[in-house]
Parts: sequence; C-alpha cells; structure tokens
Amino acid sequence: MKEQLNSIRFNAEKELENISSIQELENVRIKYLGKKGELTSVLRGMGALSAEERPVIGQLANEIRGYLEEKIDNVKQVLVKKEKQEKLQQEVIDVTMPGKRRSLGKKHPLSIVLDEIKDIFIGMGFEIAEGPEVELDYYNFEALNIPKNHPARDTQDTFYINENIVLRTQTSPVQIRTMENKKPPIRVISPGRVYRSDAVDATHSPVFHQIEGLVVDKNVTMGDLKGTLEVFAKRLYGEDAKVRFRPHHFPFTEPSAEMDVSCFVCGGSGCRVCKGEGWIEILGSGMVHPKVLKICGIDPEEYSGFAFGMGLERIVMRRFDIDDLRLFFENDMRFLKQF
Ligand code: 2NL
Repeated sequence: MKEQLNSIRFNAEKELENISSIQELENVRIKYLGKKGELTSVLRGMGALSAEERPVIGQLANEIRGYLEEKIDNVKQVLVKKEKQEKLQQEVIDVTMPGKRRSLGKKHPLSIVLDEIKDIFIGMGFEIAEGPEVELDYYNFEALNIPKNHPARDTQDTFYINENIVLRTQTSPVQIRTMENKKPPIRVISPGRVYRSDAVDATHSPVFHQIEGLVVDKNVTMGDLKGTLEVFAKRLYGEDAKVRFRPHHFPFTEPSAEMDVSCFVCGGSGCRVCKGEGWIEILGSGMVHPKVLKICGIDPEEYSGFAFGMGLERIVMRRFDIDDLRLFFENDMRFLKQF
C-alpha cells in the first residue's frame, strides 16, 4: 500500500510538470484527489489493514494529499499569472496611435441665413410663430381674402389633400392663427416650409421656405412698415444698402408694395447679379387688409397692421452665388462643406 501511495505521488508530480492550462490542472486534481480519485480509493481500502499499519499508512496518505494539494495550488497560481500576462499582451493599447477623425457637422446654408434673419427680427421685438404645414383651405386662402375661384389661387399651384385641406402655399396661415389667438400688440415672424405643385428645375422646387412677418397694433402705418423693413435690409445687407418700394397688389394687403434693395455686389451701378438693374427685389409687403383683420376678430377701426413675405431660397442663392436651387435639397456633402 505504501508503494501504491508513493507511486501515486510520483505519477501526479510527473503530470503536474506538463500542465499548460487551468482546465488541465483541474482534471489532474480530480484524477488523484477527487471523490473517485486514486488517492481516495486507496484510503478507502484501509479497512483491510492491521491496527499497526493503519495509522502509518493514514499519515502517509494525508501527507501526500497535503503535499499534492499545495503543489496543485502553486501550479494554479503560476498558471493564473501566466494567463493574465497573456491577456494583457493581447489587449495592449498603443496610446500613441492617431485617433479616428470625426468631422464636425455644419449649418445648412438655408439655416445660416434664416438664423440671421430671425435674429434681426428678434432684435426688433418680434416673436417666432410656427404652425402646421398641412393646413385648412380656410387658413391658407379664405381668411386671407382669397375666396374660391379667385385668380390668385391659379398662380399658386396648390397641392390639395382634399377639398378642405391643402399643403400650405405660404406661411400666412400661421399669422392668421396668431391673430385669432392673441390680442394686439402682435409682432411675429413665421418662417417655414411651403409647397407648390411646380416642376423641379434650377429655380423651382415643390417645397421651399418662406418667412412672413406681421405687426398689428393701434396706429400702425405704412411709415412703420417702411422703417422696419429698411432696418431689416440694412442689418442683412450692410448699412450702405438702400431700399425702394414699388406699388404692387396682393389680395390680403391694401395698399401693397414690393421692396427692392440696392445690389449688394455692385452697389447700384448694374452687374450680373442684379442683371444690370442695380436693384434686387427681396420681399412683398403691405398694410393688412381690413377684411383680413375683421375675419380674425380684430376691429379694423381700432387696429391696423402691416405684413410682409419673402422667399428664403432666392435670398440665399444670391448671397452665396448658388445657381441651382436643387443643391439645397440634395444634401451632397461636397456642396454643404463649403459654407
Ligand atoms: C411675397 C409676398 C406677402 C403677406 C405676404 C400677409 C399675412 C397676413 C395678412 C396679410 Cl396674415 N398679409 N402676408 C403680405 C404681403 C406680402 O408675401 O412675395 N412672398 C414671397
């Protein structure tokens, strides 16, 4: 039995010399020290021994068990250390490597100019008003003094959802809603997307942007309209910019006028940008028609107002010398990067 125990120790030691993983080590532990292990089997056979032999063999078996346990533990520690080392080696990070470049986003050219325009009007005490793009025919036309069969409807190429619902062709409905819901004094601008059933080309798109403005209070005059819009033009185009007003007609304003600004490229002498005119048309405007005030529940005897509207795309195209409106909507990075 003694020889049996010594050979177990010898074999176990030999196997432990060639262990290369923790799993292998565990297999060896089970083989010798486990419940059905070799050492355990020998100890189980001790009942057959004489009373003198039993303590001697018992002591030897326990010594070997302790010895092997310690040995296994040592090998385990070496292996754990080795595996950790290998893992660290594999996962080494080169902190000197250059990072991945993340390019910063930029404002869309339409947003650059729109934000400037908003800031100018906010600086003059205006608030920003927004509203639905899918709008009732009533707010888009009727309330603006454009009844059914009015010729102004033909020129607007409206997208109809049904008889009563349209995609707004201007942002005026936002201002109609403002007048319905707020008592004067009112000072708002309403920027936003508008829709017209146009074929796409370099200067037309079925979706584009408009900025409208509205002021309603007691004693608002054409002088207020001219002063406000002149300040706007000078803030947008520089203090040297001049403006002129030409008579015009809109169903929702009376009187109505279009405003030109002196060409910001040639200063008025005539060039490619202003087509030799020296002037560039930038907006339409007028005193809010008394009928429109009345429809919105505002007494035209007590209050008056002015309104204006401009297209954003044309202003931005001239500012950055962009010759094709489609570039705004294609989101080609080569185009967007330039602003
Ligand atoms: C243009 C001309 C204009 C208005 C828009 C307006 C709104 C209300 C009442 C009266 Cl609620 N008028 N808006 C007035 C005059 C001109 O736009 O050429 N837009 C691109």
